[in-house]
Amino acid sequence: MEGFPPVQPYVPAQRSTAGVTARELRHAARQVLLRNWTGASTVPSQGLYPHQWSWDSAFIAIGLRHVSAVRAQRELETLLAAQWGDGRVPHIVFNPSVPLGAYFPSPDFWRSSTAGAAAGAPKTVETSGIVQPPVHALAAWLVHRADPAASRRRGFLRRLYPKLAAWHRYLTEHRDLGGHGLVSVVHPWEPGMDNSPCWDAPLSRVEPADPASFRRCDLDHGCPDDRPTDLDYGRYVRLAADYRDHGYRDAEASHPFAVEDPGVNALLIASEYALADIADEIAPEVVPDPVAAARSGPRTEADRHRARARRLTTALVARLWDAGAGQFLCRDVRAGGLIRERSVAGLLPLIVRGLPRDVVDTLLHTLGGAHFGLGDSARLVPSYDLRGPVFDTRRYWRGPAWFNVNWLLERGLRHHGHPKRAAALRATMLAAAATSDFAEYVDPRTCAGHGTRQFSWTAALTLDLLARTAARPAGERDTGGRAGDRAAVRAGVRAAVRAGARAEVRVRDGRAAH
Ligand code: 2M8
Repeated sequence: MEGFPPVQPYVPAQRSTAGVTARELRHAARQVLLRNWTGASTVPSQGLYPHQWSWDSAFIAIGLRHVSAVRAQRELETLLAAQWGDGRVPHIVFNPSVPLGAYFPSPDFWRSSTAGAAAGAPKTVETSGIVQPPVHALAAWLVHRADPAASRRRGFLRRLYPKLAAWHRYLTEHRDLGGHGLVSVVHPWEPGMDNSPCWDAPLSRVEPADPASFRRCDLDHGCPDDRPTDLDYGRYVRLAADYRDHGYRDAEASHPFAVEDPGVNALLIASEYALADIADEIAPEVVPDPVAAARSGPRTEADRHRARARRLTTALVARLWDAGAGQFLCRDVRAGGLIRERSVAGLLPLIVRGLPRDVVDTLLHTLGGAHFGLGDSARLVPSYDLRGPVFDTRRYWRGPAWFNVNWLLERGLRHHGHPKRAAALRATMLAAAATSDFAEYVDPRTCAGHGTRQFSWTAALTLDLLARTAARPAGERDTGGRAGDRAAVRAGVRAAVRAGARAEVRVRDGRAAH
């Protein structure tokens, strides 16, 4: 870390008179979601990711609810229709009409319906065998709140609740590999931050698969400098193949890569609270529990979810909080010990309610400090330490800023009573989405776009941020700052476009608008 060059503040290189209004941005974002809709769900992007991804769909549903609440419900229903008998929600649900060569690893690699039969993989749809972060209950609750009447008419929450509860049970019962009450991920694709420097050490112990045994498709679409290396891919393939060859049964797989990630666990806690809200909405009846009843009277399903959320929060702080680092760190369950790399996942517990006050204050300080630089050396929160030894502004999850992560942190800022900081972050996100043509990720200092464009969750979360500034969306319980937010967002969007991030999205000339 010594000798890392000082971070320069962003100075716009070129000025432009181009402008984009919130209305135009909303229109362009809607068009992305309409184009990427397949009839039952939404692809993250047309070329690079031509199937349905798990946590993408949750974020997409959160935005889609502003276009059509019923379509947003269907997004989640389609995903959960592919749930396995053991409760896992697969990270990819494959579209059978897409050719096998369009994405790797393809269905013939995962072979879910046969290799996963013992774990209850569905017979009629092919999926991957690993998972992604559990954002779904949170998404389901927000989707319900967008149009409660339509949701009740369709029995949306009633149908989803048992599936979501089974999903959380899978995580807490099959994936507590460390034995201390937190969920472990068993593949770098599971936490969604595929190529994070946090995985370098645990991944280095994995023997890569023979490069001749597979062909990457991502490089047909993505720039090699942005994507993981071939060596990383060899290890991803080895881990997935070994899991498959053990029938995707957690009790039997050796799981050489097992990491407790603060982002995944924070999202599980937030989703447990959402499950409590859902349970209150659909089934406020008392479910007797003899042990609890003997102690403190009968408890409801909702109470059980809240209790589990509190237990997870306690375990999160006990296992992953590092006061010296001022953030949560990942824990390598196999080698033992915390992984001393600063990933933005370590700030995501800001979305959790009930964290100790000193932990929250420290996280807020770290967010704006030298390593993440929000409001100072960075315009959006980077995925990895700005001063880290392998920080890279463009390589996948090793530095660039991602919209879903920034959306979660914006939520955390509001939740912890920082409406102005949240509004500023919101304005920058909107500007970055507009000027990058809804990029998959951006340079955190300049907001220059990288990765694929017209990326669904970027468009969806843009819609959600715009809706928040226009009128508080149902289901949001934030306080304060609304009138100011609205002005700040308008000003932010105009300023950034004027400031010359150069409107890669040609909202005005209509390229993004049909
Ligand atoms: C990226 O991951 C996939 C594998 O799941 C890939 O690189 O091919 C990640 O950014 C992940 O978080 C995301 O869900 C997925 C689809 O957008 O792409």
